[in-house]
Amino acid sequence: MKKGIIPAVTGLVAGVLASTVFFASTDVGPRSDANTSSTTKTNAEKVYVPFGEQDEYYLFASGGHSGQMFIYGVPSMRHIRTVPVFSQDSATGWGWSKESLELLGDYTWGDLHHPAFSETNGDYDGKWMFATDVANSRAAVMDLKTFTVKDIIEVPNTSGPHCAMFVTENTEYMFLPTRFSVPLGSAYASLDEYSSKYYGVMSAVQFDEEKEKLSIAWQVALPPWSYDLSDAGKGPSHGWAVVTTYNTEEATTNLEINASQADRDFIVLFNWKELEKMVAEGQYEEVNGQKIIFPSKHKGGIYLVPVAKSPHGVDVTPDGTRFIASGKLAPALTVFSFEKAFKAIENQEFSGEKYGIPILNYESVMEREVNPENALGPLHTQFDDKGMAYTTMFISSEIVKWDPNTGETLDRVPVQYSPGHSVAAEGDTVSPDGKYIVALNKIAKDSYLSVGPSHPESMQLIDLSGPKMEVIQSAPVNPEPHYAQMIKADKIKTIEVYDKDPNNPYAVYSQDQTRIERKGNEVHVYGIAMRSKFIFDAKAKRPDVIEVNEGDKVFVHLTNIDFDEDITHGFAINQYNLNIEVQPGQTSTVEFTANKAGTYPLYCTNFCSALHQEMSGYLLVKPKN
Ligand code: K7E
Ligand code: CUA
Repeated sequence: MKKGIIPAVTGLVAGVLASTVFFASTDVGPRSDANTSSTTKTNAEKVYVPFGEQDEYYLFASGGHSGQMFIYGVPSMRHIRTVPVFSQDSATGWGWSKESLELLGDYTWGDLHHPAFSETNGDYDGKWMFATDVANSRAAVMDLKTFTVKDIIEVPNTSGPHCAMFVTENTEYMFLPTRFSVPLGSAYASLDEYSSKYYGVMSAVQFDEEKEKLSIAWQVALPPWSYDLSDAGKGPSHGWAVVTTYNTEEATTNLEINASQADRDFIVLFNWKELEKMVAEGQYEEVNGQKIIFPSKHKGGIYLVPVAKSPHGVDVTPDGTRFIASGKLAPALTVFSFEKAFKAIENQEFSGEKYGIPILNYESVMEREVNPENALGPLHTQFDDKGMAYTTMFISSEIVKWDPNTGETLDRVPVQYSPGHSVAAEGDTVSPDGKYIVALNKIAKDSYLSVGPSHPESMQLIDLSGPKMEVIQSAPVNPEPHYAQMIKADKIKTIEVYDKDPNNPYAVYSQDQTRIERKGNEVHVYGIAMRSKFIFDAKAKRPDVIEVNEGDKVFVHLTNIDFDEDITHGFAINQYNLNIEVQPGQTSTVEFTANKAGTYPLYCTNFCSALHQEMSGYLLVKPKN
């Protein structure tokens, strides 16, 4: 790649060329950061956050098949933290502590696609972050007071909830339709019986804020198609949700060719208020412990809208009046009207049905088809504060700004390269901020220092405040930011330390409560971590030593009694493949079987004080004989 098209240095080139061909000839070419007036900030100034000051927005980027969430600051685009969600992370002990293992179960990785904030009245409330795992059909919730995961559930009867998470206006539900169709409960069934035995399932997941628990309210057994993306209605479309489909051909092999035969696939319209009512009235069947609605029997809550083949994203406008489908294989976006859809349902303007689900007349619901010239591969759409739409074009590597009211193309900006999603500031709320949008690019090519044949993905920050979109910053990112959420930083209120928990039977807050208890071959250590030592039993000759017998089941309950912000301790046992962390005030447990006799140093893995190196001890495992 020529240096000249890296946005960060475009300014140097553009400064020279500003008055020439680039800007006279087209509005698609590289952007200039040359100032229009001497009071305008340069691009470097726009993204510079001096030491001691903080970013205006948090960006939560999905970590894809890393199973993690990446936290960035905007506009600096500095990576602040990686939070493990569905995958093990030894830096934080996620996947080693007993608490995290209870949530992760036997899975050690996940594929996190779409993060979503909890909402109140259609606005991000800064309390919770939700995410799903396409690989192992799980849903998770992260507490934004601590940036730690509080619950993970596996969703039965489904496989690959790619369409999620998209939350409703008051976090009533998160809908999880699946990418893959499987027989209910993943039972065996020949692929020759695909059409009769396989289902795509949409799960309505709820979150109990008090108990910090996720649960499945009900499910819908959909036709055996692939479901791709969804969004929840807002305002006038509150109570509704939309989902794209592909492979309505029901191909069972060679999908690359066979799933793209038909000219049309569908958008599924859900009336979730109606579905909720049906469940309350007992219109469902119980399968594998779940309440499942079968639309062929339980009618009236689901409709199909034809759309150009193999759509990918579908996005509801902030005012909730329209939903916009992106046709990844067609050069077109289709704008649909909720009002028209409601009328068509009322007047039964149907053109047929599939699996007992009525198909609405395309013309009755469609408002306009939009084809920005030469723009190819529309995937996902975001919005600004004026209701203007920004669509990522995967194939032509750009973001196109356009007016959903007229279909008119307003601006275009090239990004490097192949954007999947983009995310706008407060983008999924009823009132996006309109200040920034970040392109989540699949391919960075040579934008950054080489790390070998595989290159990082790239996130590019685009300034929306001027007359033209302008790329003003770029940051490498680990695979794979499918989607992200951008929230005003002051909406998130983190805690400084964990409060003492008098109800936690494993917590000890003073040295004289520390003890090692044996019950048969179970050993419970009630210990503390403090600058700069471990105390497992203050009364013992060597308080920082744990001595057990080979074969013992050992539980180390460790409380960090440094009630000081940022004083985190780690706890690792050499050669036992164990490491957990305890944040200030937190109690955490690690459980293991002492199946290797011998002498094993244990130590604090977080650099916590000048005497951090001294924060160590021993695990002594006495041989059986
Ligand atoms: Cu388009 Cu999983 Cu939202 Cu990737 S998905 S891009
Ligand atoms: Cu505690 Cu290092």
